[in-house]
Amino acid sequence: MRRILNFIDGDYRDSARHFDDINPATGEKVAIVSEAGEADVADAVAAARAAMNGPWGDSTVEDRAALLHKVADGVIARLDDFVAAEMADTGKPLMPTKMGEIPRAAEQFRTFAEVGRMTPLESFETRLPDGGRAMNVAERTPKGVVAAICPWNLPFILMTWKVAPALICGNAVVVKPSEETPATAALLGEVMKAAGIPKGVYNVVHGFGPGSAGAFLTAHPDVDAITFTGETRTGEAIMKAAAVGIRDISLELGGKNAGILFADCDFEAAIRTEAMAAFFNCGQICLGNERLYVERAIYDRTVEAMTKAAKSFAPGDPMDKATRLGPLSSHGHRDKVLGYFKAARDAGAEVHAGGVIPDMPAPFDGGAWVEPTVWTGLAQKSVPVQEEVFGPVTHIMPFDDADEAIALANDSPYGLAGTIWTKDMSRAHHVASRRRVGALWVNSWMIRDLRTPFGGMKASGIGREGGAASLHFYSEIRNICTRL
Ligand code: NAD
Ligand code: 6OD
Repeated sequence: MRRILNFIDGDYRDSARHFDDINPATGEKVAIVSEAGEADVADAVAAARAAMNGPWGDSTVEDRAALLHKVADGVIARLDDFVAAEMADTGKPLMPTKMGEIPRAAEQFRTFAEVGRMTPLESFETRLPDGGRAMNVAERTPKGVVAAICPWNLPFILMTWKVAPALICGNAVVVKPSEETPATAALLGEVMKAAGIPKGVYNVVHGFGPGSAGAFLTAHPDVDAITFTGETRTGEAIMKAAAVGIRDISLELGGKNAGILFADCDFEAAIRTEAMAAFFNCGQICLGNERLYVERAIYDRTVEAMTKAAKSFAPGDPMDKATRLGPLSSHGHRDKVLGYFKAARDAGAEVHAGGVIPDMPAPFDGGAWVEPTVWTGLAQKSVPVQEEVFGPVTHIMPFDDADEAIALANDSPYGLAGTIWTKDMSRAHHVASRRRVGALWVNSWMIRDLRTPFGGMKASGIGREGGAASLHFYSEIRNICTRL
């Protein structure tokens, strides 16, 4: 059986305890994972600190950028290995993994290498009362040892999205991948080593949250900053851990995103895109929409078209190039999603598509599959309309004017993302600027330029990452004022 080990101080390391890695497409065990104990985590943090105190701490941004380009090359050279590792952990379909997720993760090393190299800092000349002058120059320095706690939905993308900017800013990292998806973070250790990243700069510890590697890492007093992507409730626990010792924190949390469709929109494009926003990655994408508010004139048409689209996202063999829908990430997560399916039925939802487990042939009959699901008729305040399902689900509700649509879409504890569909750009802008979310797409979804800031309002998080916003989080800015 394949083994997935911790990566500490430039070498792979087993530990005393282990857990199983399950492929959710089949329910089969695919690997045995080393669970880092408290001492392993302490060793990883110590290795990161030692790296910061060594030549890495004095490296230039140009040196680091050159290394990050080599890491990107190394990931692409081993594309098939990364694709196989990610698919075995998640059950994701082949094509989006091979053509999208892994190459995009590699690209992040290139993008952040260039963002780091090219982003200037401000300098100001100050005129003094005595006629003299002073020059203020801002300087970027690393935060130090960064803990990166990662989720399972886009494991390699969301992990490298933290690691690449952390490294270009000169930090050393200790990554705790999700217990559901440990493989690509571990494999990246081989690429880091081959690229010449010094030992201790990139470390990986495997395990769970409370009482395991996640909690050991966030509680470690020598961690300078914590970057977390995952559920809002976990974010609260991590924020408490970060409070001890006043460590910096970045939180990318849950969402309950909404799309707004006006009657004048390009209907075909809206439905095609909103179906992706609801069902892509089996709905396990933080930026996906689980609510659709539709101007009454096109409501019936929208329900019919989204139902047809849901049925076209048929689950299938992940290795088949035509498959668009994989399983949920685990049986535990499926239990949660099935709980919302039941809650929706109990609350009186009309189920137009899905809401059930599909019949899958062997070997997929043991997998964590659900059918893409379309609901109508739920109350705005009902649990399935308010809480994040994180599955392939959309609830469609009519509205009569823009103010009502904005109020309904904003009626959520979350504030991550949303979409607006209309040909009236003035209205699009008016609605966008009144939405309480961090990312809005007009007549589109998921156009993600890595240079743009990304993050949520309200319960969806604290801080922004992406482009220069990542540089702000992963570095300390020091102002040096010199009297000339
Ligand atoms: P999760 O919160 O269950 O777990 C995320 C990570 O935190 C895992 O590595 C887990 O082991 C670790 N963890 C759990 N408890 C911990 C603790 N007490 N201390 C330290 N570490 C702990 O999230 P998930 O289920 O892996 O991911 C799905 C969630 O992530 C969804 O809510 C989704 O919306 C959110 N998400 C948000 C974004 C974003 O950018 N806003 C992106 C992707 C996913
Ligand atoms: O691909 C991206 O740019 C990105 N940040 C995706 C985030 C998805 C959240 O699940």
